Amino acid sequence: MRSARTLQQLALSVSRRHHHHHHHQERSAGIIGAPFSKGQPRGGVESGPDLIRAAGLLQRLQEQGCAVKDYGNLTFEEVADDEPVGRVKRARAVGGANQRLSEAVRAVKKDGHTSVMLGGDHSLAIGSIHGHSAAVGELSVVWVDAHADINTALTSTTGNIHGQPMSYLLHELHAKVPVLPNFSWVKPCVSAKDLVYIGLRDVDPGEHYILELLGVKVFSMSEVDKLGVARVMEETCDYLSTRVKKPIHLSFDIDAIDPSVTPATGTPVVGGLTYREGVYITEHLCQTGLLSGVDLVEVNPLRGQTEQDVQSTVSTAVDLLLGCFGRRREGNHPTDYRLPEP
Ligand SMILES: [Mn+2]
Repeated sequence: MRSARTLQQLALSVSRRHHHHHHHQERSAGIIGAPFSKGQPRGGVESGPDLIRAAGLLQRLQEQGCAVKDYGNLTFEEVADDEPVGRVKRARAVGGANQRLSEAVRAVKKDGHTSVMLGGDHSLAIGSIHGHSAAVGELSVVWVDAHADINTALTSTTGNIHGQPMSYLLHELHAKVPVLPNFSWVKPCVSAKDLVYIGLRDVDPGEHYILELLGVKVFSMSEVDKLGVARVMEETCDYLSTRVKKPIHLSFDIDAIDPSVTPATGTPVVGGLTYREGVYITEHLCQTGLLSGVDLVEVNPLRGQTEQDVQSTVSTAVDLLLGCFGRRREGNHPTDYRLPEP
């Protein structure tokens, strides 16, 4: 009896595992490199895509049973006379680059992949989310970042567009955002109720006002401390699925993670997510089965003090992406794994 039951349990667990792997096989990543840095003033962030690839992203995704297509790096036109518009810097370059990226992400989605946009600075979320939405319709957006990146062109004190991308994407802010040169193609495509922030700890007064005004769901580092990351993710997914379950776009700024782990980034802020909290976020979103597009941005090797700083930042970026595609910390094995016979 006992042995029969054990066999039954074994059969059950084998079939569950099979099912799980079948699910894994359906995943496929369509990778787009966006070596672009003009949404902020620091050079170096354009090396992000190649560094993340060089750290073995594609091979490791394949090893965990994920189909991968690399669409290569986008190229961006130089823009002459890109003078500030009001306070906003390099609007023409940012607008043009994002238009190109939007088309590229749309094509990746039409090919049936989960899009993976490797930045580059966070201004690229404009094109990535716009293109994702153009292909699949309404999205839920999970924005993991130290910053809210929701300044309008008029509330921004720096004029750097990497601190503004959400303002161009939200329906609710449309009337508050001036049309910049090379931005006329951008149509708002995200509703405030479909946006969740995780990891905030450096929010400008204008941004804080906007978040309250629009009633945006925010899990700042205070909530992560108070609730723990597991509860934060549970509440995030409950909140986003109270109405219709929409495809999820994860926009992950590496500066969400604590600078002790990911120091090679343009605007580090102390008191961030641990490595484990970051990975947990990606694992949880992967398990929803709704993750449809991912950005990994703001890895900047020139901002690391040492080679170790850069390595730690890049390898964390890779691990976050692996978590998005089914890597489990308990261990993994290929679908076709067979035990060697004696
Ligand atoms: Mn950001």
